[in-house]
Amino acid sequence: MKACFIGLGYIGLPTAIIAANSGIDIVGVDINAEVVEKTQQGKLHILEPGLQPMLKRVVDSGKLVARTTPVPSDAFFIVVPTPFKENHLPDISFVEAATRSVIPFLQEGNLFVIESTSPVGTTEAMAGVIYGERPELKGKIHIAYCPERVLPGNVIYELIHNDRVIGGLTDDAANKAASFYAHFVLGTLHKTNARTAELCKLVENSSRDVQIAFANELSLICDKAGINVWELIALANKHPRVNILQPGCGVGGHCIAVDPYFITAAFPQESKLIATARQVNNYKAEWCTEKVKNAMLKFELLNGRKPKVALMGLAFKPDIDDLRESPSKRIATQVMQSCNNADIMVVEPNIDQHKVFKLTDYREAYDKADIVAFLTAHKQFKTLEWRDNKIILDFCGLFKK
Ligand code: SAJ
Repeated sequence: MKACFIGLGYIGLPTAIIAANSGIDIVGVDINAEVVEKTQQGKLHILEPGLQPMLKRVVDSGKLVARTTPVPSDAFFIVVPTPFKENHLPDISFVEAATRSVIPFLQEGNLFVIESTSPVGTTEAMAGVIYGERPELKGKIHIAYCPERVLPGNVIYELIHNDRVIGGLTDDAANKAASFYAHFVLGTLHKTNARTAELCKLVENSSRDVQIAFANELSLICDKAGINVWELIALANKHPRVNILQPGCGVGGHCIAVDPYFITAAFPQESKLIATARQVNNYKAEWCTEKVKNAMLKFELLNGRKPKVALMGLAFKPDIDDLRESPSKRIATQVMQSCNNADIMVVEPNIDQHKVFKLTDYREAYDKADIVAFLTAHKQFKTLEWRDNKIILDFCGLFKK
């Protein structure tokens, strides 16, 4: 069995590696020549625990080959980003371009699967694109949608153990896709139609967004009421049927901060709660920015000099190097823009260099700063002790007490 994975990013590459590790011959395709070259050398271009040695092994054994163009295969998987355009409308142009890139290589009996998060109806639309160019393939290939649901940082375990939802355009397509995933997935494979699978993925992430928005809203209320939100949530969660998530400085990443818009764009009248949750989570980052700026002004008024400020963490969540849609990065950018002359140190222990931010070691920044804003709860920061001589803005609950 030979399969082509189009897109070697945070999901495509790990899935290609795990599939190759299960014995399937995998061709990993990416338009970025640097990513292809690095992968060919067995070097991981993303940060994901445990994956590096596995990549090396499958590349050395020839089970995974990286290229910039597809080759004829038994199965094709589209794993490319689906960002949003202005007005939060979904942009499926990468999915379409990736689909078009495999059309010349499709043969009778092939399996074609979209994994990219997509608005409802995308799989049917891509079938239309394929059959528009290759009408002779109509009814002769198997088209399905199978979203990924893995958590960055725990990808190997979750790719293997999570249940998966597989939506076929036909029952045959769902069965064929399920047989492919059965090579490396130990979780249950749930078969349905493509539209249900597409909405299922969007609903999973919207559900989490709404729940995080609830926690973030509580943090605003608690701030005004002078109540420790972390203690409040811990106590409320002692109720047997209450399970409130943790507030932070907003919601980031390429999934939860994006996918709900694919629902609100298509169903604006029906998705009021989902839209409001997005607003609450976006507002939380602005609120944090204002808190930092106010602390800086207050310090200057009291001390007659500008403060040294440490902004701790740029990644969108703990212990990863991913800055996509990161509220921490947004806060850092806005704080820096608003106070040109202030002495601001930016810290991101998971990244060596950044083209915009000059990065400082976390211990050095913590030692030197008058004001410390914890934006992302990286494990390194958990080793730091609370210091009474600093103004600490703990937006991510490092020092819950
Ligand atoms: N966050 C909070 N409070 C919490 C939990 C998370 O503020 O209690 C924030 C994080 O700091 C981060 C954002 O939410 O900024 C998203 O982080 P996450 O860990 O909740 O999720 P992602 O984006 O890393 O991965 C999600 C997962 N989806 C769900 O949990 C429903 C994952 O399973 C999906 O595969 C992934 O989206 C995806 O690719 O769609």
